[in-house]
Amino acid sequence: MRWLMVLGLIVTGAVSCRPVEKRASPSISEIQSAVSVSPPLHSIALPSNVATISNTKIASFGKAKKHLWEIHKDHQTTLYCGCAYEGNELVSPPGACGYVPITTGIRSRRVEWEHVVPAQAFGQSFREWREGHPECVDGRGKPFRGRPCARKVAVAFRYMEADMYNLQPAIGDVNDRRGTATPAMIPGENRLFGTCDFEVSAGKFEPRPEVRGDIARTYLYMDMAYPGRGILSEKNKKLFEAWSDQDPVDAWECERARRIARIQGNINQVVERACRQAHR
Ligand SMILES: [Ca+2]
Ligand SMILES: [Ca+2]
Repeated sequence: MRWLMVLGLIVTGAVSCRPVEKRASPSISEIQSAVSVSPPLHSIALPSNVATISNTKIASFGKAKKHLWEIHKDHQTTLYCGCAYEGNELVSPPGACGYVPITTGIRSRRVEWEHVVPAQAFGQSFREWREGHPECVDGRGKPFRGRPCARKVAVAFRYMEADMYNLQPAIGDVNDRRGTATPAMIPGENRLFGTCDFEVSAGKFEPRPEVRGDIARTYLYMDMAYPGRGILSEKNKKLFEAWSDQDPVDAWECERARRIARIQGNINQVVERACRQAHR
């Protein structure tokens, strides 16, 4: 009930979001009741007056990653190529999941946590990232900016960077080639890693159909949870709504979101409502 009261206060704007580190995580039934009191959502496009709830609990990317290894323990599959992994190592033999390494470096077989909405994409909206801050000076007195500065002085950035809904396991080299590219449809079929269905070209990347909805809903969630951070353009919003329809939620996407909700303390309303509509 305490969870519901907190949610109600936030929705009505009576309190602002703040860290809730010491509050017990809500149970699944509390999460479901909390979602059911929200206004019904008839499409994935959210009206602008719907209050949103973001991560206000996990303020460290390192901590988020520790939780995620556990959350994914019974579903160790990389996002872009669908390869099996254990610990942080691929266990699919080269070629078994279609993925063929293009380097012999450590990241060709290592699994990392990829920001689906790149940290740089929302980091740029922070002044500390763009311009630095008086507190962002190294031991030799040299100022720094970018991610290290945003991390150091902007707690709002840390919550965004550590938001587990935005993190997925990916092979290091694939993560690296994606970089900060925007999801899009790319003409042709120039796959970079064997037959793994992953293309990158001119600042865009095209993921496999099975995860296009997952990626789309992550962008829609991040934009809803962190408005004004330049996460979605009108054009992308239309593409992501189409991807979300073409690749609806499956059991794992719903289970993962509920596991994250229990630890992170906020519901991914985009995924949760899709799951409820699909009776998952
Ligand atoms: Ca293509
Ligand atoms: Ca999917």
